[in-house]
Amino acid sequence: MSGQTSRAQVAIVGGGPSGLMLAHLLHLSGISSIVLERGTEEHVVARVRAGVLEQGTVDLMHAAGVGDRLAREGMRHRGISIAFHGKRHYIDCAERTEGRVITIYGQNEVVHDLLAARTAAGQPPLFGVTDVQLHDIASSRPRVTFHSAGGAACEIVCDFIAGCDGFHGVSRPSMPPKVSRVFERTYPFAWLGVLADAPPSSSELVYSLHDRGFALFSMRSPSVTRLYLQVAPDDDLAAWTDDRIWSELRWRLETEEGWRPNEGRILQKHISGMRSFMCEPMRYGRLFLAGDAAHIVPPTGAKGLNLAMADVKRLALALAAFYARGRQDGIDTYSDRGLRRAWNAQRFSWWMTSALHIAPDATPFDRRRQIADLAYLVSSDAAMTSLAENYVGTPFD
Ligand code: FAS
Ligand code: PHB
Repeated sequence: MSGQTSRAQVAIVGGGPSGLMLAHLLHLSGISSIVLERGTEEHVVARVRAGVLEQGTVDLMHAAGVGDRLAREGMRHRGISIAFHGKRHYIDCAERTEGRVITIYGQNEVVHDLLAARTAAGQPPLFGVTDVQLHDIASSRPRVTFHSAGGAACEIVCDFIAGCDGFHGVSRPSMPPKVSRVFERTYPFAWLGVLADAPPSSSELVYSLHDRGFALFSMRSPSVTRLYLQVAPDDDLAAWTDDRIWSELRWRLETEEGWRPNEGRILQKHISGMRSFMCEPMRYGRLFLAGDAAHIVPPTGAKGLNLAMADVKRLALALAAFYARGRQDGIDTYSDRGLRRAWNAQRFSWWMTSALHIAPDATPFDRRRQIADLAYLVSSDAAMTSLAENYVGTPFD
C-alpha cells in the first residue's frame, strides 16, 4: 500500500491474538477489515505468552474454523493442583463445572493458526507499520493514518476502529482523558518464565506457594515444560543462571512424596512484571478497545488471552448485528458487558496472585493467614467449586 487512502468497514490496530481473531470473525460475517501491526510477522508469531485456554476460547477457535490443530495438539486438562507445605492438592475443575475443562495450547500457536487463516483469506495484516494515529473517533467516519513498512504515508477511512494494540498501544490514549478512567495496581513481584526441553513430569498444572515464593509448573507439549518463579520486579535476568533456576524450582516444587519437575536445557527465559489494570469505558464513539488495550490481569489466573477472546467475540457479534440488521444494542452494551467480565477476572486473578505469592512486607500473621486460606480452599467443596468455575471460565456471552 503506497501513499493512498483505502476504505474498510473496520480498521483494526494490533495484529496480536485479539486483532487477528476479530479480523477473522468479521471476515466470516462478510465485514471487511484491515489489520495494522507494528511488529514483523516473525516477532508476532514467536512471542511466548499465554498457555491456558478456557473452554470459551476453544469453542470460539472451532466456531471460527481455526481449531483443527488445536484439536490435534491441544492438551485437555480436567483440573489443577495447589501445592503448599510440600503437598499437592488436586482440584478436579471438570467435575465441578459440568465437564468444562482447560486446554494447554501456546498463544504463539493460536496466533500462528489465525495468521494462516488470514493469509489463506488473502488478507494478512500489514506488518511493520509506524506512526499509527486515530482521527475523528467520535464521528461516523473515523480514520486511521500510518506509515507502511515501506515508509509511504497511508490512510484508512472506516466505520469503526478496534483498538487491539495491547497495553502499550495508541488506541486507549486516543480516548479523550475526560472520558476514560483507569484503575491500576502493580504487584511487588514479577515472574521469571522459562521454557525447558524436558518432558512434563506431571500431566496437569501445579501452582505452588513456598516460603521462598511462588512457583508454577505448566507445559507446552509432551516434550516441553513451561515453568514460572516469583522473583523481585527489578531482578536481573543475567543473575538467573540455568543451574540457579533449576535449584530454585526444586526448592519450591518438590513434594514430600518426591515429585519434582524433569529438568532439561532451558530454551527461553524472560522476566515479566505483574499488574492489574482496567480502563473504563471500553468504547468511545466509533472506537472499541479489546484485550490488553483495555485490561491487564496478573497471569496467575490465566485470564488475559481468554478475556481478549471474549471481547472480540462480543464485538464481532455486535458489528455483525449492526451491519446485517441495523441493531445498535450490541454496540451500546459492548463496554458494560466487557467490564463486567473483566472485573470478575480481575477479582479472581488478584485473589490467585495474593493467595499464592509472598509479598516482601508480609508479616508472620499474613503468612499464617495465607496457609489457612489454602487449607480452607482444599478442604471445602464450595471453595474448590468457586475456584473451578472461575478457572475454566464462564461461557462467553
Ligand atoms: P497483545 O499485546 O498480545 O497484542 C497487541 C499487538 O498490537 C502486538 O502485536 C503489538 O505489536 C501491536 N501494537 C502495539 N502498538 C501498536 C501500534 N501503535 N501500531 C500497530 N500495532 C501495535 N493470558 C492467559 O489467558 N493465559 C496465560 O497463561 C497467560 N500467560 C501470560 C504469560 C505472560 C508472561 C504474559 C506477559 C502474559 C500472559 N497472558 C496470559 C496474557 C497475554 O496472553 C495477553 O492477555 C494477550 O497477549 C492479549 O492479547 P492482545 O489483546 O491481542 O494484546
Ligand atoms: C502458562 O502455561 O504459560 C501459564 C499457565 C498458567 C498461568 C499462567 C501461564 O496461570
